[in-house]
Amino acid sequence: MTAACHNRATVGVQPADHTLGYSVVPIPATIHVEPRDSFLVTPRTVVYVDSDANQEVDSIGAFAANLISSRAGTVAQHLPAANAVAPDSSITLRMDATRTDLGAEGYQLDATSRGIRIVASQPAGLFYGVQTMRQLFPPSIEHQASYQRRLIMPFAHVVDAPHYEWRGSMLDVARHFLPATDVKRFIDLLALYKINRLHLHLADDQGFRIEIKSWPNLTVIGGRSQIGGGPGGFYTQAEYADIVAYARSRYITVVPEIDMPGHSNAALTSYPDLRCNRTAPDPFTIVGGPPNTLCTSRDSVYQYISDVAREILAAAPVPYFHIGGDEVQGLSKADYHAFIERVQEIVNRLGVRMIGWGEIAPANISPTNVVQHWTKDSTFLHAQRGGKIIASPGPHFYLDMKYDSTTSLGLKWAGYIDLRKAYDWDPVTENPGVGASSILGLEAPLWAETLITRQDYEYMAFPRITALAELAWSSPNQIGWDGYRRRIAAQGARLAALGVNFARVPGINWAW
Ligand code: TNX
Repeated sequence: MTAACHNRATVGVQPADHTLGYSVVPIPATIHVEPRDSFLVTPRTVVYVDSDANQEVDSIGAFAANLISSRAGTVAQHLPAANAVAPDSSITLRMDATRTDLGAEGYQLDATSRGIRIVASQPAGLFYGVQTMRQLFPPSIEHQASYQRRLIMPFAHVVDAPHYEWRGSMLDVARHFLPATDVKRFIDLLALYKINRLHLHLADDQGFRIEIKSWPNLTVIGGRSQIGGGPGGFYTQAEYADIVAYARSRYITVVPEIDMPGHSNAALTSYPDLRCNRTAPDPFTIVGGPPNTLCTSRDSVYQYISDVAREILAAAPVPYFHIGGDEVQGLSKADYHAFIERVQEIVNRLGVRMIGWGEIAPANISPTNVVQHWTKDSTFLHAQRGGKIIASPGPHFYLDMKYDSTTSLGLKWAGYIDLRKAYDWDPVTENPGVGASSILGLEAPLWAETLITRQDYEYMAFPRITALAELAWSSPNQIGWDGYRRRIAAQGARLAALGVNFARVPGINWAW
């Protein structure tokens, strides 16, 4: 590449500069950088927010201030008056309600030698602008350093907004329990890549992970098992609410799932009356699923579902409730559909949208509810009735699949998923009968049959989850394996600085 090419270039087409790390993931809708000119953080650099900033904007300002500061607890300062110009060398975050062109999550970022300015019409956009700023600085910005680092970034002009509304990941805390501190760390990593949904798979055969006050045995008994026979665990409602609030502060909506009527063994061990023969099954502590289901003809089962959904949504209000609905054994189609329809009524009456895995689509599902595609299923039926789909195709997005035959963690029923397989596919053509306008967004689930420590989770999620982030956020015309492959290489040093146990997959020039 000639020197002239360096003058003004789009990040996607310029060579990665590992010293400065101009390698934003997901790639913004438009980004121009001028690598020969730069903004340098100095000891005088201050983060400013508008004089009339609200508390949310203050928090985003504090987030930005702590990134560039060498001391924890730094706060943003308010500009002295509306429309006041910030002093040179500062970073300004500004809400501008007239910038409706940016949408609810978009932002504009301008960096010059005099300072950085991020504008958005909503707080979420400012937060995402700060994440882009963060990625334009070198990886050393990720250190909690108590010394002055050389934080320098190129001149940049970015105008950006997401392609899909739903940019999700899922943690399976049922097969192995994951402590709240690890969930929060995962949330922090999702935020760096502008992911905005965290689906929590809270109950399955092997464990029930959230306290339900009106059905205490669900955690007293059902919370005490996991794969491999370990102690299990569960979140109290207060701990769960704290996770939801933490996620919210990173612009991530938590989506709680209680799987039913299959995948319910932990509930059946806790309350045998939920089972048709009223006898408690043994705790299930291996990989796979026993054929046990909730007794769908029994009224108390619907009382159970309604209490569980009501308590979870009361502990931390969110606009969705996921009912699972997958892999049911030993139930006729008619009984299964009747069950799903009755549960739909319960969930919708609580004022939230219901989500279920692809199997629910043939039931009479309202188009306001959502179907999550994962395997060859009938999701298209929901698209036909005008409903929205979340795309989580197993062969591309199941983060629990092994990278290749040498990966020791993970499963392989949906095939090996190397980084290219996770990235290089088209959500619009992947699922016949489900067109662009039916796709609410994308989600990459991380099932945890083989995952125990946070290092295990990180290894399977990173870097593949950044492929989800880019396919979900970036404009289709910006998406391309060659550009991503270059940019993800530079993310290696950032992930390493954050202590993430990411897979150093072959074929990428991981930069340190
Ligand atoms: C299928 S995806 C399942 C999960 C397993 C996963 C393992 C889905 C709706 N059901 O119960 O954990 O495969 O990859």
